Amino acid sequence: MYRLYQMQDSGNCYKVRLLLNQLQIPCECIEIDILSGESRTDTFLEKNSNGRVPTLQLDEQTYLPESNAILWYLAEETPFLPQDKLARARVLQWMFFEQYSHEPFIATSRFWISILQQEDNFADQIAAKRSGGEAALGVMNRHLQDNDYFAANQYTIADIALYAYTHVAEEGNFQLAPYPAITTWLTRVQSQSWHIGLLDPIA
Ligand SMILES: N[C@@H](CCC(=O)N[C@@H](CS)C(=O)NCC(=O)O)C(=O)O
Repeated sequence: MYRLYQMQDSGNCYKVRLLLNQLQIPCECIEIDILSGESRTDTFLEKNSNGRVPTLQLDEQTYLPESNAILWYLAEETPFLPQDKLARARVLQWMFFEQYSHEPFIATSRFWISILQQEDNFADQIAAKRSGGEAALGVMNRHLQDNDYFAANQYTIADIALYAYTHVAEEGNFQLAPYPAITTWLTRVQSQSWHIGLLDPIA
């Protein structure tokens, strides 16, 4: 059975739990308290030298970090990752967008405001993330005005990757009301079979 080293509140970890649940793959979840440094112990660094969750243990000595790499690994040969060459590149396009243009703005703001609950202490850093986060939401909204999903006209791991931090963007003070195509898409994602919420265990 897979073993997922994770933090329940983390959107990056939620991506993996959501896909595992939708694939109905059993997994043991091990909670790592990143706030007390558990992701930076020697024992954990042997599993992931970058000291971050999620990290998926595949077998006795094989560990796979990086949420989107894990999604890709699990989704191979499933409906969550299309076969067509361009469609697969489109999935990657949006997963790279998520990591470079979305997560560094929206997830970090949420981390300071709602996980650490230190909005005042991080006021300057949060302000510096605002325009990037709004730009990412604008890009998503424009795409979703003409498309039901991000890639290949179907629900894929690109949607899972982008859903994870978008649906909790308001916890990072990014209001979603100005982005109606995003809010419609959030509902579309939530209606997929075996969907679970961020705080839910794998069924
Ligand atoms: N690019 C990585 C980011 C992982 C990441 O930043 N994880 C955070 C939690 S969301 C973490 O483990 N932080 C602990 C630390 O930096 O020590 C991914 O997508 O998995």
